Amino acid sequence: MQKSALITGILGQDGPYLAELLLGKGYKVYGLMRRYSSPHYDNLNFLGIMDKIEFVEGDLTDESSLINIIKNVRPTEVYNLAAQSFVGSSWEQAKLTTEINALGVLSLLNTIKFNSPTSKFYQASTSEMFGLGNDGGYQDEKTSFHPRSPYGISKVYAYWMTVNFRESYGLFAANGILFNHESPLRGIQFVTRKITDGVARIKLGLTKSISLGNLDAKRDWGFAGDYVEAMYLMLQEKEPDDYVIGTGAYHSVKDVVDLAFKEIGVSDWKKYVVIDPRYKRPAEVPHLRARIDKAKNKLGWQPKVTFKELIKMMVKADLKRLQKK
Ligand code: NAP
Ligand code: F7E
Repeated sequence: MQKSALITGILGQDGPYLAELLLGKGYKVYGLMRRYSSPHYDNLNFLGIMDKIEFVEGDLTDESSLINIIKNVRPTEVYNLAAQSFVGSSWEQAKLTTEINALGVLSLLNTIKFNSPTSKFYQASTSEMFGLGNDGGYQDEKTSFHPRSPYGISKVYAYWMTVNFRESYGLFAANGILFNHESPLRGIQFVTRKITDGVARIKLGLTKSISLGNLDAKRDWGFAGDYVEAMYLMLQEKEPDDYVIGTGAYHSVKDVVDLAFKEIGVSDWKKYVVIDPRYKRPAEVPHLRARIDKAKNKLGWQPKVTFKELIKMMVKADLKRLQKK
């Protein structure tokens, strides 16, 4: 029988890459989207898969819409990628972030439990849950959480609810604890894309500078296309479990700036970068770096695209996109 998957967050960054992967494996893919006055299909169109998705209308904060969808579709797998995912906005919109990222996940888990308990469930957990928590400079499945933002806190709640539904009701529910992953489909507010888009605009004479916050923060950046494979693999395991997914290496925001400018032939980038305190966070996570032994050993997963290749890919894509315009 044909497998089916419901992907929430289908119009974001990861949704389209995951949909592309699952369509390639013969899945029927349902994409949950909110009601928009003007829908934005750019990321699905970028991958050329817009016509292959069956859209269903709903919202994580509206449980009745979730019940309708889950009852009708009874998907083999549910990938919960929907979230208010921008850490920066989570201080300004802490309650909304909690309603979507924490209580929304509880609603979805309850809906599955009562209406389609054999559906396997993937929760998009995050390295932001670790925050200051680390274990010799790395984070893995055993590292304790010390989130530093309302976003991180909302995701800790969803993480534990996912574990709890597994332990209490026997649902096949897994957490992917993913470190930062980027691509040409990355939202423009996130630092890598903000930099690659800015650099492309400078190259084309469309702007003179990029305004940034803390250049010293370090992140373990990988390619979104690699990471959706890990999501899929987690739901193919015999038993549900939680996995850290990253590259094992970290770099600073300054390193991203350096590489992106090198792509357009600029080595002295200081005259193009303005430090603006508005982009600094009330509480920063200084560094995140994954230890991925469990994913390597149990899932047989490892990243393919390197940090350098990723930034190069993103600058190229932004140049192409802006030149077309
Ligand atoms: P993204 O680009 O921000 O996409 C999130 C999607 O969720 C958007 O399409 C958004 O819809 C949708 N959404 C937001 N609120 C919703 C609601 N109330 N009901 C239904 N849909 C809603 O995020 P991403 O980078 O693809 O990340 C996917 C997931 O992984 C997120 O849960 C994120 O928190 C988590 N995560 C991401 C990273 C990373 O580095 N990318 C790392 C770890 C975990 P609109 O299109 O209407 O905005
Ligand atoms: O910031 C610093 C900023 O917004 C990365 C989300 O996908 O990954 C993402 O969260 C770093 C931070 O991502 C600017 O202070 C400096 O230290 O790209 P970001 P994030 O906050 O790490 C995690 C794993 C998720 O789960 C989230 O959903 O860069 N930084 N200057 C800046 N950041 C931004 N956005 N803009 C700046 O101007």
